[in-house]
Amino acid sequence: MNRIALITGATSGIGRATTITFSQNNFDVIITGRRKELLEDLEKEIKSKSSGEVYILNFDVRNKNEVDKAIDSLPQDWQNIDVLVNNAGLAVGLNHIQEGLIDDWERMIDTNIKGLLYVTRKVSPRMIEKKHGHIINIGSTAGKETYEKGNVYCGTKHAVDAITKGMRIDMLKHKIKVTAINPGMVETEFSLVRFKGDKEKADTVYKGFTPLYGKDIADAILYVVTRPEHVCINDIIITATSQANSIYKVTE
Ligand code: NDP
Ligand code: 8X3
Repeated sequence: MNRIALITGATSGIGRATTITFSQNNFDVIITGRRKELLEDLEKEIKSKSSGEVYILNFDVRNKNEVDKAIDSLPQDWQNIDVLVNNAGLAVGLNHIQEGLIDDWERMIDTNIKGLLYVTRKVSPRMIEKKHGHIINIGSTAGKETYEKGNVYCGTKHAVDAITKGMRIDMLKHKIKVTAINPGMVETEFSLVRFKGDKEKADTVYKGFTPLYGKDIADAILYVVTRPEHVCINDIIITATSQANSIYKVTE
């Protein structure tokens, strides 16, 4: 029987790649995001490539009522979530702190920290009831060190790092595994979002070296969720070979 995974931010990038990889490896997937048409496209793609089942939940992780309502609306067959991938997230803006826009900061804090908490708060009690489950939080190398102008984004990912460690302790007696996956630069819509739709600027981020792709992270997540019951991978940092951490990168 397939396991059930709920993936936040499945419409693009790492979340989309993870969804496809999961659905080809004995998972039924609950796919979530704000862009409904992209969720529907993804559903079609999954159905054409695998026999896994798909369920769409269309919500904004920043809105606690929407999160609660969406997860409560799951049919009985979909309620036993085995794996939660807290992936939805973003960077908005790249400014020195004194020039930062409050709205950008709030979007990052509300999505990357509060959104992750809202979804976890809703899903984890059901895992606890079953004494079974696995929560994967997508952090970043930006949660391990900070870089110029990264201030608030790095802050949110450092928060994800700390929250993940705390969750693992709290979930210990319930036998729920908690893992952080911390990627370096992955070519997705991330930079397009960070630079507010400026494609030229976004494209320069991945020029001159081979970055990671969504599938690289999806493969790592699949590895983590397919370990034996007694094995919990706590924390993984993955960078492109051309990158040592958030700061050091060489061009090829
Ligand atoms: P993308 O922009 O390609 O994907 C982000 C996903 O998050 C989209 O599916 C988007 O869906 C979803 N999302 C964003 N805001 C919300 C929201 N308010 N409510 C619901 N869903 C939301 O970026 P990535 O795939 O690169 O990013 C995924 C995660 O990986 C993020 O947490 C990011 O911080 C992290 N990361 C990315 C790295 C990179 O270099 N790309 C490196 C390290 C970590 P929609 O817009 O449809 O709502
Ligand atoms: C995304 C990676 O280096 O742009 O989390 O912050 S970085």
